[in-house]
Amino acid sequence: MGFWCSEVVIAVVIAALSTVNAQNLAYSPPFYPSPWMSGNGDWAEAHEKAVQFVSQLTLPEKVNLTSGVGWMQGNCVGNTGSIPRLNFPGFCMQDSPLGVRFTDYVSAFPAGVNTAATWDKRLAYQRGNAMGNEHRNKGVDVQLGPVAGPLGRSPDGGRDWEGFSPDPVFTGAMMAATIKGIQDAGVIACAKHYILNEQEYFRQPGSVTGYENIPAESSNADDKTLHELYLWPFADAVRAGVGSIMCSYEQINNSYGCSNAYTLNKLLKSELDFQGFVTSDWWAQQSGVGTALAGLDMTMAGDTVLNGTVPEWRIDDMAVRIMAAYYKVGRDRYWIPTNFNSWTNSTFGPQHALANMSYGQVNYHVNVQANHGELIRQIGSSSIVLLKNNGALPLTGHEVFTGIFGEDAGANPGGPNACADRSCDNGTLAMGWGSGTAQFPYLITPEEAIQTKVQSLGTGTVQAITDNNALSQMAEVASRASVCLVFGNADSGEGYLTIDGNEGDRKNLTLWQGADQVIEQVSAHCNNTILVLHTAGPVIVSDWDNHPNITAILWAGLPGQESGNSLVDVLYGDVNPGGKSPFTWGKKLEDWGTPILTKPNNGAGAPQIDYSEGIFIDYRKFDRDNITPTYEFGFGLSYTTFEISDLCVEPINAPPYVPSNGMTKAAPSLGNYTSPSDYVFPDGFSRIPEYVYPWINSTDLKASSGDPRYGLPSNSYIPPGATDGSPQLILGAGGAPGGNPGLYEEMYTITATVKNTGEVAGDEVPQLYICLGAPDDPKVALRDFDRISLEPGEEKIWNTALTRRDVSNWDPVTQNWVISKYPKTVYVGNSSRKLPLKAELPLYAD
Ligand SMILES: *[C@@H]1O[C@H](CO)[C@@H](O)[C@H](O)[C@H]1NC(C)=O
Ligand SMILES: *[C@@H]1O[C@H](CO)[C@@H](O)[C@H](O)[C@H]1NC(C)=O
Ligand SMILES: *[C@@H]1O[C@H](CO)[C@@H](O)[C@H](O)[C@H]1NC(C)=O
Ligand SMILES: *[C@@H]1O[C@H](CO)[C@@H](O)[C@H](O)[C@H]1NC(C)=O
Ligand SMILES: *[C@@H]1O[C@H](CO)[C@@H](O)[C@H](O)[C@H]1NC(C)=O
Ligand SMILES: *[C@@H]1O[C@H](CO)[C@@H](O)[C@H](O)[C@H]1NC(C)=O
Ligand SMILES: *[C@@H]1O[C@H](CO)[C@@H](O)[C@H](O)[C@H]1NC(C)=O
Ligand SMILES: *[C@@H]1O[C@H](CO)[C@@H](O)[C@H](O)[C@H]1NC(C)=O
Ligand SMILES: *[C@@H]1O[C@H](CO)[C@@H](O)[C@H](O)[C@H]1NC(C)=O
Ligand SMILES: *[C@@H]1O[C@H](CO)[C@@H](O)[C@H](O)[C@H]1NC(C)=O
Ligand SMILES: *[C@@H]1O[C@H](CO)[C@@H](O)[C@H](O)[C@H]1NC(C)=O
Ligand SMILES: CC(=O)N[C@H]1CO[C@H](CO)[C@@H](O)[C@@H]1O
Repeated sequence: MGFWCSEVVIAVVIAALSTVNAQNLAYSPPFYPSPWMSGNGDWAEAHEKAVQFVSQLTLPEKVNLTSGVGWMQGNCVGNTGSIPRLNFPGFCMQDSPLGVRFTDYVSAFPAGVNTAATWDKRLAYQRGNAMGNEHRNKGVDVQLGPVAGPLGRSPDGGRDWEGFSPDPVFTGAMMAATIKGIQDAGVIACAKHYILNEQEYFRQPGSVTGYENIPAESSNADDKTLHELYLWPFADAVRAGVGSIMCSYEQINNSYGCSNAYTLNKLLKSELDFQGFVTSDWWAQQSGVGTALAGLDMTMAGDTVLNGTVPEWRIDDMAVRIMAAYYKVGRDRYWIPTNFNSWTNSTFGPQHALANMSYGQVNYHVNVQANHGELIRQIGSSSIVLLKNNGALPLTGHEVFTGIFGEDAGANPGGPNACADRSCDNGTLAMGWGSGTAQFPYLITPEEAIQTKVQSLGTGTVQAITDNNALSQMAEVASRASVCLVFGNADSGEGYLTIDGNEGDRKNLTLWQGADQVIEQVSAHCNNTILVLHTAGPVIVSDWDNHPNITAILWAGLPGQESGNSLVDVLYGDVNPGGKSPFTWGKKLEDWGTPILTKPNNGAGAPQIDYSEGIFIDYRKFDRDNITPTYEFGFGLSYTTFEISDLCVEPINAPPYVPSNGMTKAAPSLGNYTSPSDYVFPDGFSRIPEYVYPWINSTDLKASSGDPRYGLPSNSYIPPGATDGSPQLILGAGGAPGGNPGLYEEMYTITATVKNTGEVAGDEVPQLYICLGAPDDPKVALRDFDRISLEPGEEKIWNTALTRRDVSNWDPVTQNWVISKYPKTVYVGNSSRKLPLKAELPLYAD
């Protein structure tokens, strides 16, 4: 399978419920039974419809809804079985978080990290909605995104760019806006990868070169770190109504992500009261019965669970959750047949690629791009972060000689889609690699856009050198140019593809393609060198920041198909940059303190990644250790200046916090279970080879399971309580989707005045931070932000608020959020280190 795998490689089957440690390894406590859907929050109507639908189904039909038909057996990267009796077509699940993967006539949107850099929740919504529309019009039911895992524990994490930012509140806001956008378009969003999936190395068994026998790593985090950092954005996703969540490959406290009863049953389905369905990452299901009992609802890309150990109500609950997500986003109204096939670019091909069967038309080449190019260009320019500017920008348009330098300015010689899943770094970088990709419909390079601009201005000469070995030509042109635009990039991606020794995660934090040499050469000969960076995350730029001839630095991230146009809009001042860095720029990898684990550290056992830094990642760590970054989190310059003043904090009379209590209803059983004889293949059924069906070969369950371990005690362990369908306790921190509704009650309103004190219109991003006051709290932690457009001299009042969750800490003892006794301070400013306004929070007696 190798090359084509959406999320990689075949999992080695490992005993279901984690081996309880011989060696004092971190341990994940049991939590059973798996909570059944209640219809809480705004899920009542969808729940009702789902129950009605599922009540008509036979067991094999229910099983069809919950399992994939196998890799490359349908049109999409994941397909469930269908219900022909009811004309129900089954689900199409498709990558990616930035567009529709594996098809044509689609848009290549800016990456998640760029969306974050806009600090604009409205743009995040619009992007989500445009992506949702494209998926819908291609016939996709579930878009596999957005991403809050990885959150970004390590700056060199391979898939950080697919998500938003290492700040949980920020990522939570971007998740919620994106999910609403996707689902308002009538497509189910899938928040992934749940949870602690923070690196590519060792994410799966045997996934690292040279360590083929090493099991998947275990990410070990304590309860407070889970709640205050990694779970936080998933809580926002659940509260935003996300229809599905993808569990992750790696282990959490030595229990696999898709069979971890604590993270799935307890945190997600009980505490966060998640009403939708959990799908496995592709081949991340490490066992059958164990995963079902631990809360997995759908298995991808295809596997079977059928033998009577999973209680009926659990199978019903899986099917109800899946169908509720379907009705919640209006799939019954928006559904169209899938009109593309992921496994061929040709118009005609096999319907079942793996089996090479059912030849016919599979691609209809439907153009779903609409006018999304305009939005992509806008997000691209809004996401550019101006990191340094000695007055060199904006360009006046009167430059007599514009030099363009660096491979990253130009085209990939093989075309923008030359390398499958973007598995090379040739030419300009506008997307990382892996399953989080889409085909470019076109890619406007910086070289092309700048040349077009200079020509349209009719003012001068423009020369581009995009061969990074042509250093002497570069020196010659640089010494004559009036402005030198030099480009560099750094790529990263998913671990099933390795580029230049980078197995997904980056092996260093420097630039690729020999760009540092190019920058050195150009800046030695040109006293007006402007550096443009297309990087998947932070790179080391302290030398360039200090260089007198480098007069400006821009980070343009991974901007998607309109890359060059978005850049030109900012370079020439048609758009005033307002992006802010969604991560911290350190001076060396050690500054972050949380490197990728690249070597096994537990003998032949699962590598143990202890999140001993707790909640201190990114700026929280720099602040705690007084490390001066090159550019701090939240930083970004403008062509104008702003002033923020008049901070005003007012307590609201919020009602006291009441822990949720009481019991759930009993698990409903939606009937129609008879004997194994009803579950055997119908007579004369013609099977597609290697296709996963919901039926079994015979009533001999042992033989039909095909599992030599069937019935063995070691393989038949049913955790205590796992089959109990009686009413269950509601957790104090739970009670509604996203957690106890009291957590989202506003406790303080906050206002500040933002004024444009310069000569040109521009956007400023006021940022609200809090210090919760305890010795183990971060110096400051982001709580809210907005992007505000202002004409010269104009001022606006920014209104924001703090909720109970915003002023609370997680208390592992009471298993709830509490407002600590420590005095709390709020700050407002325009970066994590420029916080001129400050106020003590009046204390609440809870
Ligand atoms: C992992 O173990 C830590 C320490 O015992 C505990 O606080 C945390 O809740 C556990 N997490 C999971 C998912 O089991
Ligand atoms: C059970 O399933 C059969 C189809 O096999 C259907 O005809 C029947 O109506 C179902 N029974 C109930 C109670 O839904
Ligand atoms: C399950 O789905 C497959 C593939 O779509 C279909 O052939 C089969 O008839 C379905 N089985 C049932 C019981 O509906
Ligand atoms: C389809 O075309 C794209 C772009 O040319 C290419 O990257 C991809 O590998 C092709 N897909 C298949 C299945 O051949
Ligand atoms: C798939 O089947 C077609 C005939 O339908 C045949 O021409 C082709 O060679 C087969 N492809 C493979 C990879 O077996
Ligand atoms: C860092 O990695 C990139 C990509 O593999 C490589 O081009 C570059 O030379 C490396 N930097 C250093 C200093 O080794
Ligand atoms: C800056 O550029 C000038 C040429 O304009 C060059 O003479 C000088 O050495 C450069 N300075 C540095 C520090 O490279
Ligand atoms: C760069 O050098 C030119 C002369 O070579 C000079 O006119 C110009 O002022 C210098 N610019 C900067 C920013 O130092
Ligand atoms: C950020 O705040 C500083 C003062 O704290 C101000 O000088 C600056 O203009 C503000 N805006 C930007 C975009 O830097
Ligand atoms: C079930 O029957 C099919 C078709 O005869 C066969 O290929 C398959 O191996 C059988 N499965 C098991 C588990 O015996
Ligand atoms: C189903 O499988 C489990 C685990 O392998 C086994 O303990 C149980 O007896 C089986 N149930 C039936 C009805 O065969
Ligand atoms: C033509 C070209 O530049 N090819 C390069 C594409 O990228 C790969 C890996 O990133 C290089 O090995 C090729 O030389």
